[in-house]
Amino acid sequence: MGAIIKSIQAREILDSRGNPTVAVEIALDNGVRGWESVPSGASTGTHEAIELRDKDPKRFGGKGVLKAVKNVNTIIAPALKGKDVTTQRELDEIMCELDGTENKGNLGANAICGVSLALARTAAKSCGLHLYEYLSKTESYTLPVPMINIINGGIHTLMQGPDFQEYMIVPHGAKNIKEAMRWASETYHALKKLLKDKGLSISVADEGGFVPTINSNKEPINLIINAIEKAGYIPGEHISIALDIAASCFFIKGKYLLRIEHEELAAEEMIDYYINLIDNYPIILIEDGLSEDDWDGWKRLNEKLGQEIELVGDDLFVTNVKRIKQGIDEDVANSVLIKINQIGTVTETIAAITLAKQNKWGFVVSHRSGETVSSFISDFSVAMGGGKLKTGAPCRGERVEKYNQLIRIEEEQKGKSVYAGKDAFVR
Ligand code: 2PG
Ligand code: MG
Repeated sequence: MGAIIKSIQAREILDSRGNPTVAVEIALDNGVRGWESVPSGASTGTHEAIELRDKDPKRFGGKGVLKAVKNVNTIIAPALKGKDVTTQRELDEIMCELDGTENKGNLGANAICGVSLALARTAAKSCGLHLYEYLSKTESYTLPVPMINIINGGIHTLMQGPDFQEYMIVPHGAKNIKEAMRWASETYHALKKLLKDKGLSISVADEGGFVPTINSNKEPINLIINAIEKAGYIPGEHISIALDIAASCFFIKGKYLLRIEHEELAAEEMIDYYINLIDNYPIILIEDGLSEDDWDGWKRLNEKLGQEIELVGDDLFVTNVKRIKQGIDEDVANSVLIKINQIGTVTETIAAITLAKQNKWGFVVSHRSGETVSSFISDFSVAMGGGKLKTGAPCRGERVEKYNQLIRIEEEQKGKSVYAGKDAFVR
């Protein structure tokens, strides 16, 4: 029996973009207090659970979250008060029932998610455990390979960069997290110097990556390969590349519109584009290569590339068991992106991961482009053991804090944890 929930209090705070988001604080009868906050996406999938915004134009341009805060304080809090904080599944279920919709459109996924995260955080504290230990007890933890986004594009740069949203470096050849993060930081700084020497911008976007003005969507890959080499590493052997195309954002009237390249491509042509890319570059993973409802295109993509690289569905699956199940049945990918706020509760997120594991799919735990300093997902990725965490550049406090938490965990687990390395990637 765990401690009893005495109070649950939500409030409106700011996220890393300066937009409001929900924070939730929980107090227990044993005096322990814990809190968590909710991230927010920009390239949001249509099928994600509903993030409740006030739509009052007089506050935060309509983005206020006072309704969600009120739903926590007046509906969720009274229902959970007096319950055992360690009964996460039961408490998450109560919230889903209170909401009563498929997409959490009633109370808001941001309201429910804030409470769900805070429950796990507070329960761990109350049990005297680190969050990752509370979420999963095992002899040896697998530390994830960080997927580090160093050139940003798409909606995250308000269309001022490349069409593809994320160009990530993946230091799978390192011996541990500490070394992986050093390699990543050195490569990031080599890239910064390279951009500066070329007279290109070194300002950073929402996830801390650079936004160079370029003429093709391949150019960032060349720049990154160059930076990896300048930093003293071998592309493909030490550090590979991963891409989040976020193709839903430029899928218009059945075509993929590459603004930078003045091209309008059909799904088949996009697939050929990727075949050409992976023939020429050490690309280990592509996320959202096609749009969120282009199931036929995804099926062909997986037929052609699913044996060679990890193909991750983000907007396609939205951490939703139903959509992942359809994806498995129709064989459209081999991996799923995991964002807790896409579905709303820790329990449903674990169900999505369990389904992926049972079907020998990969999964990648992920941040959102709007974040807070919470490092919940770092502990969560270690507990889930999938071997991959993407959480932006080695720059901007809210991104770095999550990587630093991995360094802390690795040190705590000295000698007992393993670094996932290249084997974590599905091929
Ligand atoms: C993504 C995410 C995180 P957003 O598409 O994978 O990088 O972006 O949070 O804007 O959906
Ligand atoms: Mg994505």
